[in-house]
Amino acid sequence: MMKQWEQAWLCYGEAAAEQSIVCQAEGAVAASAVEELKRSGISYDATLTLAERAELGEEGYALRMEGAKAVIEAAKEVGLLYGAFELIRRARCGQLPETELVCVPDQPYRMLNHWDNMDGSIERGYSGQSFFFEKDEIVINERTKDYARLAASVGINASVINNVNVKGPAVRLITDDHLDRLKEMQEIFSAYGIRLYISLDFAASMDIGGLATADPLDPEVRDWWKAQMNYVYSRIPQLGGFLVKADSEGRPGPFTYGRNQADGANMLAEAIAPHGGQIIWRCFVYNCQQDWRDTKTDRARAAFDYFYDLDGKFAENVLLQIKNGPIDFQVREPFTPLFGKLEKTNYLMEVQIAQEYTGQQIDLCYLIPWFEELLHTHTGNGDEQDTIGEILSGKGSHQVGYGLAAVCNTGNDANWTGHDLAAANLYGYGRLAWNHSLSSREIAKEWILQTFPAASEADRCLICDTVLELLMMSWPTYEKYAAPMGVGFMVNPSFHYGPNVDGYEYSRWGTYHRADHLGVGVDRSSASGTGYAGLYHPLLAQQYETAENCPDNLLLFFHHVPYTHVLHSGETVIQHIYNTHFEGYEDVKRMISMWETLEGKVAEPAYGRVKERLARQLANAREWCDQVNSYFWRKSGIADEKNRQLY
Ligand code: GCV
Repeated sequence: MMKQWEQAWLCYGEAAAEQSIVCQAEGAVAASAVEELKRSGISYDATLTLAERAELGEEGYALRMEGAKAVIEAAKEVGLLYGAFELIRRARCGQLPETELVCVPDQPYRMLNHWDNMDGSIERGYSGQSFFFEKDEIVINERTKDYARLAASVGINASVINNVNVKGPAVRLITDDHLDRLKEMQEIFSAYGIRLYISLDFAASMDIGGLATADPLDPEVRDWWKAQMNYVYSRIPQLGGFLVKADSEGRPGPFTYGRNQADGANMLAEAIAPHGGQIIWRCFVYNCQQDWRDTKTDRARAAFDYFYDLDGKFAENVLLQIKNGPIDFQVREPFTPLFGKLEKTNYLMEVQIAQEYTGQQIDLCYLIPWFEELLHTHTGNGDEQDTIGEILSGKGSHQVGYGLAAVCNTGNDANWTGHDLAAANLYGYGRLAWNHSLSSREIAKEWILQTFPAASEADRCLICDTVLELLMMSWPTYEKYAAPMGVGFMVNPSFHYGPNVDGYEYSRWGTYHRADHLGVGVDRSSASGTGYAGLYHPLLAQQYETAENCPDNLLLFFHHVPYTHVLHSGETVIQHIYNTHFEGYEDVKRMISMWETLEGKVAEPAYGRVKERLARQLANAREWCDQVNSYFWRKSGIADEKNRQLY
């Protein structure tokens, strides 16, 4: 039996009886715009018109109010849809525009990556099973459409529905076994302006084609791919393309044949170029068989070392997908130095809204302030010192870039994201990808106003203020009680929830903190360490190269320092560890009290679900606090100045 689900922020009230919508455009996307306005519960009449206005580009829109009537203009149907969602959002937030609003997205690619497996499980999924797959088949039902509505409502225009670890039956997604269903899915997505992408098995020429090799320079392999892709596109002409994880964590790739990453990507790109498709090629390529005794090999360098020299060598329809940080979606990492360094290559920044390392949708961690900070970070590239956001939107001095991708946090739980408040990450990611100058605070406010209906104006204010504060304090809180000062990991191996300070310290994964009785942190300086700090543009490299100049919050990522090292804040490293961990735990207690003020005001079952997760978060924060603090007390022998309980 199909599970009932909620509508997240599209939980509209009663449709307005007298609303008149005039749409001067035909087509499935325009029909979606009209349908959305009709069901939205807003009482405004609307006229939706295609207009030749070059400034609106392919996806933009203009929205203006003429009394009780809204006028939406766009050059293409999809702009009308985005304009309709803007009108609904603004009406529900009480922020109708006074003058004409012209909106064009910053990033041409605004993607979601789902790590869903065909058996229905989701790798790093924390909100139930997949709604795309079940028992090795593709699932299409009303929820498929609701997913597309949710995604389009925040501007998402591309979605990869299967896990980048393409194994077992997923290898055959590009065969006749599944093309009919995929076509059906693409049609549903298309009505919401979304292009479907599939994760691809690099060795499909062997696994499906029966060839003896997947060597990207082998003519037979190339021909096999061309024929296969011609067939796939003959069946699904609107398919966006393919995402590829190659030479990473056991996945096949060009390295097996002595070829480089560009050889691999370009072979696939050539096969789909005639169909207008794109290859999204991940840069998450590293040696996951490292010896922990080896202090010179540095996983953080891997993406740079494998890809920097290939700048300019990728085909036009290849976009590299680069994780925001050089390790793996930690609560704090520096940005990957390829941003701002690649100058002749198209790329996306990959972030993770599935909270693999940030509380797994048990702990509250609103990640949009983190992404906002990343997008506003200067890379040191060019006279203007381009920020990552500017580069990704093609405004940087070298005009590369083109978008964002997020590992998604949805599943078939009734509320989509397990933790009700984790839906703010999905909403916020889309909004930020559309317009990176929006603030995480504004975005949170919009989301709250649309998500929680209130019985009175006073309740509406209370809910808004309280949830806003909760969201905004949640990432700093998580950072306080997790691994300190950018050093990362310290999580339980494999499932990555909860503390285990030495969990990865003597493993093959390349994620170490190098703590001993004198100090902690990884020496990534050029003078005495792995040289990673020197990969940045000089302005940033100067900061990161020495412990004295390095920002406190990244100190242990870049340097191994004594516990007595004094931070810019004036605290010693050890006292900072103690203080932040105790504070993080206290913050969660405060978060619980804050949520409890909303009892009876936020409707069930959401109120109870959040309360239950906050209680689990408190237990987790206690564990982190006690384990991390006791570990460093035992290692260092230095007492807490405030004499709090350590074990
Ligand atoms: C899909 C991390 C995760 C893996 C994930 C991988 C990736 O290592 O733990 O589950 O695999 O990143 O991004 O490919």
